[in-house]
Amino acid sequence: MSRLIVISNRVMVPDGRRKDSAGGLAVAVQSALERMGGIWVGWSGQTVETAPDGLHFKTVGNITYATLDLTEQDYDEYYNGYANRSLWPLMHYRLDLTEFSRQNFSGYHRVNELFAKQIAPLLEPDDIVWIHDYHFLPLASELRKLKCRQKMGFFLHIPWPAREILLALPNHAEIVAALLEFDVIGFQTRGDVLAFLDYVIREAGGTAEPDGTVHVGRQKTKVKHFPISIDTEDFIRLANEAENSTTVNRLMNSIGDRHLILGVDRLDYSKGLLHRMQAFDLFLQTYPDHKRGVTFMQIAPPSREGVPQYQEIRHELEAEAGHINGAHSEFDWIPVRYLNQGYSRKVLAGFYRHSRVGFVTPLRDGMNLVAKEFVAAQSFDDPGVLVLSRFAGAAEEMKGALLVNPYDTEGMAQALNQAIHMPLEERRIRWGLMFDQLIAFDVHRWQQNCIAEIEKFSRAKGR
Ligand code: ADQ
Repeated sequence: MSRLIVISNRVMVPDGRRKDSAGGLAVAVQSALERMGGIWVGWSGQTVETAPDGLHFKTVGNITYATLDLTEQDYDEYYNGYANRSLWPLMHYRLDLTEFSRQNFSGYHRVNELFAKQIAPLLEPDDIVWIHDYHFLPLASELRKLKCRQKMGFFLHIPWPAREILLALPNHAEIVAALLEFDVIGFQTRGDVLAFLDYVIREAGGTAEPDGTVHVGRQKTKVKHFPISIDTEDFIRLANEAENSTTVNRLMNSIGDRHLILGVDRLDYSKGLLHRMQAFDLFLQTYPDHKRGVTFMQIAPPSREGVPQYQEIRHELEAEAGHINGAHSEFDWIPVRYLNQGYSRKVLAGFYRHSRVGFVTPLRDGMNLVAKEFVAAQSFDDPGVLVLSRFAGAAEEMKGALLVNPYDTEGMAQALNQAIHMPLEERRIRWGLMFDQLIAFDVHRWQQNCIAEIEKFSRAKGR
């Protein structure tokens, strides 16, 4: 069997501790590597003053973890700069926050080149190379320059934007041309695939076959959607274990017989947190009977604090939470609990289990695994309701959710009211639809489908 070589921005090197905090990507990559054996390459998370001395290796079982340090300048230009101040906002439709800097673009290329030079000597002819996310859009192109002819696939975890949005990126043509050097390009949703094909046909002069094979010049690339999922069985187990744990009991004792509305996100402007809080405010104003009957708990640990917009959104949210609590609190009831810290997956699973509403309203999201975790954690006895943004990738599959427009605060307030009043029978039907989907398509199935397609299509191309 071929070896698998995975490249992602961060690598989860085992450190002997429990992997309770592992997110979707880490779990999927780990299980694919355990199945096939291979190497997982990425940034170590460390910055150094002078040029890095090459990859650091650690082998556990059939997996070798290979990490690379970056210089401060690389980190600023590639990670904080082009990846998180150009590509991330642009691909989440936030042109107002998108910065264009030639210097950052050249730093982004330099780091991709650096990774390619480190990875090329490790590759064997039969390897399957699977590269992840917007940090590495040009990596196949860099590897091909070094004469690497292996089977190569890419998966984008964030949205691929509409053509008109992408055109605002000064280097769009270069980026897409480099991306087409992969054999297979995977996206989260059908919508992402259509947006990519629209660009290829109307801007790059390419053609597309009905199965998603695109031809641009001499390049032939397969484009397909592979909606990422969660380790459903494991999450159900966690929720069952956590249901009566001390932490979860403490939360439920403090909530009493009120309904819990729960939001769980990285603190990111793409997650729609400000609109969500405003919608909750409007909900209390429009349906005052619910006052004292609900608590909205928003968990949002800070992320990417090196990027100024993340500091701004943090201040805005603190002010909004304070405003809502100032306007509506009573001496024995506080409507919003706003928590700037992360929790283990097990504790989160227990919190989801006891929530009446999973309030998941990103302005744009590649998929959103919180929506899927919320559904997996519910019990048939008393399932909660998922209120989900139509602009989250998960909306394509989560058919039982109450879909909302995250810009429409009145609509979201109405959806909260509907969720709180929804009869048990309807909640069970809606939840059952989504739960069955998560049982059928979990993250293990996702990684198998992605790798099978890379293998099959590349082989058919003669790789
Ligand atoms: P993220 O933007 O990080 O991921 P998401 O999919 O919602 O978004 O969350 C990933 C994981 O982080 C989940 O397992 C979740 O439990 C965990 N997490 C989020 N907030 C947390 C918190 N407050 N405390 C503890 N854990 C928390 C990117 C894309 C998504 C895509 C994923 C996977 O932006 O659209 O779904 O990659 O492809």
